[in-house]
Amino acid sequence: SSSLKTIDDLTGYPVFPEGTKSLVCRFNTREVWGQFHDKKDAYGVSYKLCIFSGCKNVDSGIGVYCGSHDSYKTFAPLMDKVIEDYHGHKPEDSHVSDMDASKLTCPPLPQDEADMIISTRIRVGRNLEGYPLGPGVSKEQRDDIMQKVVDACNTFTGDLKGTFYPLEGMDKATQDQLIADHFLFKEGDRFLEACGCNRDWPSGRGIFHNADKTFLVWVNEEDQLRIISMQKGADIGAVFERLSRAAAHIETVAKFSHDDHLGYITSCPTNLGTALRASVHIKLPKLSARKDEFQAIADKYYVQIRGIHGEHSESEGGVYDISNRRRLGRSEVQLVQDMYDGVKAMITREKEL
Ligand code: ADP
Ligand code: CIR
Repeated sequence: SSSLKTIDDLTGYPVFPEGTKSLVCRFNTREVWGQFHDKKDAYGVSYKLCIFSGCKNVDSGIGVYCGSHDSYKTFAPLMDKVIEDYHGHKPEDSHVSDMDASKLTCPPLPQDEADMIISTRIRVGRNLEGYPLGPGVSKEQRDDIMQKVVDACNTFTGDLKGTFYPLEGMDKATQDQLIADHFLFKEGDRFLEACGCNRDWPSGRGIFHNADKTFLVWVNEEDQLRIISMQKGADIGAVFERLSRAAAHIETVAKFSHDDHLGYITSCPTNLGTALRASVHIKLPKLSARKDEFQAIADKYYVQIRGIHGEHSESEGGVYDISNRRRLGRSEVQLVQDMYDGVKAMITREKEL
C-alpha cells in the first residue's frame, strides 16, 4: 500500500502491511470495497478519494476523509463503522450541542498546578453549507468560500475584531514564525495532501486574528473554518467563553453544514459533532517518562496526548498537548470537562511522582 503515489495507482483492493492498525484497514473490507470502489457521492467525490489518505499513509490512525457532507451518507457502510469505533456514536444516535460556558465545572487550579500549564486553546471546525468539503472543492469554490468567511469575520467587533492575512503572498519568515508560535496551521501535511485537501496551495487559504492573537480563524485548511480561542496560562473558562461567543456570532452571518445525527460536518470523521478540541500545553516530565502509565490515564479520561507542535509531532522538554479525544454525541461543555478532568488526574499523578 505505501508504494501508492497517486489515486490512479489504487486499482485493486488495497492490501495493508502486517500490523496496520488504521480504521480504514479494518473497515474497508472486501465487501465494502466491492460495493463502492467505483462509486461517487452526490458531489462527485469518489470513494477512492475518501480512503486514499489511509491507503497511502499506512501509519494513519483513521485514514479516511470525506469530500462532502453526502460522503457520510453514500458511503455509510464504511463511515458508520469508523464513527462508531472512534466516538462510540451509533447510526441511530443524535448529537446535541451546548456551548454554555457557565455550565463548566473547572475551578481555577491552585498556583503550583496552574504553573505547570503553559497555554490553553480550544478550537472548533466548521464548513459552509452548500459546498463540498476541502478534499472535494474546486479552486473556484474554495476562493468563494474564503471570500464568504472573510466577509463574516469582518463583522466581529470588540475584542474579536481583527484582520485577515491571506497565505498567498505572506513572506516565509512571517509564516514560519506564526507556525512556531502555534498560531498558524503547518504546511504540507502528508495526510491532507493525499486526500486532495492541499490542492492549489497556498491560494484560497489564510488566517484571521485579533490584535492579541487570542481569537483566530483558519480558512480552508483541513476544514473551511477552524475557529480558535487561545491564551497563555490555565484559564479554561475564559478561553471557552471567548470561543462560544465567537462561534455564536459567526453562526448568525454564515450557514454551516450540520445535521442532527452528525452535528457539525467536518472532513475528518474524528472531528464530527462538536468539532471541538480543547487542549493545554502542560509540563509533565515525570509522568511522561512512564509511557504506559501516561497513556493509561489518557485512555481512562478520554484524552489524547499530542506533541508540542500538534498532531504527529514530538514533545519538547517534557511539554505535551493534552486534549479531549471524543467530539461527537456529547456536548461541548462535556468535552471541555473531559479535558479538564484528564489534565487534573495527570497533574495529581505528576505531583505524587
Ligand atoms: P488541531 O488543533 O486543529 O487539531 P494541531 O494538533 O495540528 O491541529 O494543532 C494546531 C496548532 O495548535 C499547533 O501549532 C499546536 O501546537 C497548537 N496548539 C494546540 N494546543 C495548544 C495549546 N494548548 N497552546 C498553544 N498552542 C496549542
Ligand atoms: C490519521 O488517520 O492518522 C490522520 N488522517 C489524522 C486523523 C485525525 N486527525 C485529524 O483529523 N486532524
